Amino acid sequence: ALALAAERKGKDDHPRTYGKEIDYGTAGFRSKAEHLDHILYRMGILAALRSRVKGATVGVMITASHNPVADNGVKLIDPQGEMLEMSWETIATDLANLNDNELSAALIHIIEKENIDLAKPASVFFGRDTRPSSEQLSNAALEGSRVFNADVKDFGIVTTPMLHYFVAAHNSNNEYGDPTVTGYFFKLTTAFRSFREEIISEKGPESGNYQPAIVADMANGVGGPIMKQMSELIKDLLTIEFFNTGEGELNHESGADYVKVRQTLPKRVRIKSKDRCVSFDGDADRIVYYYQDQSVKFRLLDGDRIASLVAGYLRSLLDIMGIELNIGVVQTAYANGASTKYITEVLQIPVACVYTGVKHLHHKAQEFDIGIYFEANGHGTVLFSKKAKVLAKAAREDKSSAHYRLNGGKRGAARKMLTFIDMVNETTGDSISDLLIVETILHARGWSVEDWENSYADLPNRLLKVTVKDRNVIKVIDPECHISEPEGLQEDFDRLISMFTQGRAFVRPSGTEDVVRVYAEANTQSSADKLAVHIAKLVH
Ligand code: 16G
Ligand code: ZN
Repeated sequence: ALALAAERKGKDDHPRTYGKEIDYGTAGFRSKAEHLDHILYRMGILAALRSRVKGATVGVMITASHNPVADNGVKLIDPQGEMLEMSWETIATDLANLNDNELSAALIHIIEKENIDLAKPASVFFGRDTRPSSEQLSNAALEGSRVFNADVKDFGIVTTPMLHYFVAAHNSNNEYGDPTVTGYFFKLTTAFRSFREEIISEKGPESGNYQPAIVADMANGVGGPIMKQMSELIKDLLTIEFFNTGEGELNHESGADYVKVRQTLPKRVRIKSKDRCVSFDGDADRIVYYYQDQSVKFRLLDGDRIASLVAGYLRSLLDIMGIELNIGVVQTAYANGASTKYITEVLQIPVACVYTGVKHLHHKAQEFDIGIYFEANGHGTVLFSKKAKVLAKAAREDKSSAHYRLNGGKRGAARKMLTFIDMVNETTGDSISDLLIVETILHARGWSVEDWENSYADLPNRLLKVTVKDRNVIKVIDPECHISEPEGLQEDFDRLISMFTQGRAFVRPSGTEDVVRVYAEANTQSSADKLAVHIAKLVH
């Protein structure tokens, strides 16, 4: 009966008006906002079913991240704050692309196949970004969940990682934190404050070259209102000068993606040389750092830099704590070759390479006790195993004479590690949490942004996109992005690459745009550019 009621309501209020197939891709459904109403309604229904399958609260986030303002999207969040299990992506795609009169049969099929007891309660959390279309789409999803008798809670305008956090915190019976906006701010800023106070008590108020002030570009997205609230709570510790907080068009000439891809300052931002700057993306799950050097040259510190910074610092804490944990970094083929070399050779930390898309990185990072993952584009976080947390707690309590009252010693390092863990949003990449982490490490190290950059030199690189008739004729066969089809093309690439010093290049079909992406790096910028252009020609 529920399935029939859902079908009727769908036909009446949320009919499918867009003929083309849309896939649940790397980051959920994304499209022009006007194509999405029926999909949102159906995802609301699916979330109510998913919640019953898991016997826990799940989330529905309405956002299209760094895409233009006319786009929108939706993704489902599983109970521990992780992305929807992959087998359900297919279910979601099938459901999204049905005709209106096929809905009830499809729902009944899912209910039977997944053995879902509709008498059980269901609970769904909702969040959305600041797009003009988001509220209406969110309402469509809310209706879907209500038709299937779910308990719904609408958090309104929040960042994507906040909704991940709410879901995880609620399902942990608040052990992970309070599932509220206040609880989220409290968890992160309390950790940030106590870490800073600990360092100040060791070093005094000045910490080397570190200056407690940053410039922040919020991409005119959800980061604006949220970060302003957050920064009030730590304004005595960190001064933040805001730009693009909502007065202009979302993601337009600003934001992490713009800065990373164009390698340039966002528009409407006024800075002085050596100011430490950050950009968030539209839903605040990515962050990049940058500055302008003395010769007014733009210098980017992207996700690879953050991964190296975090890995190096946690490695040093582990060394002081003297405990054996397996620590690793997860990257994609887009990671700058110099960062991989630095992490493996200088930091002596293993690096795993996986396919693009946060879920792949997250999954791999779970194999480590301390798994640090960042995409070059600035999306990433750190995961800690139970064992890591237990051992750190034990080390903090270790009162054996050698360690007792030694501030810089084992117990101090363990305390820092635990405070650090509290500052991390382990559910997914989080601009706010990542910002606090980076600021904490720079402060602890006494580093300016230049000191940070000096740990290694990036290899020059170039990213291009190529429009082709069908991007899916390209078949990628491993995460290092070698291709198997069209036949012979990889051999052509290899021949070309071998002609460049420190050359590396790959192509892959985009999961979010109708293009093929080309990445190339080499020892000089002009070589990297040349290599990219030649590869692009071969693809064309
Ligand atoms: C999505 C992914 C991001 C990835 C990007 C690649 C999530 C939450 N986001 O935005 O991780 O880097 O796609 O886009 O998974 P592309 O396939 O168009 O290159
Ligand atoms: Zn995003």
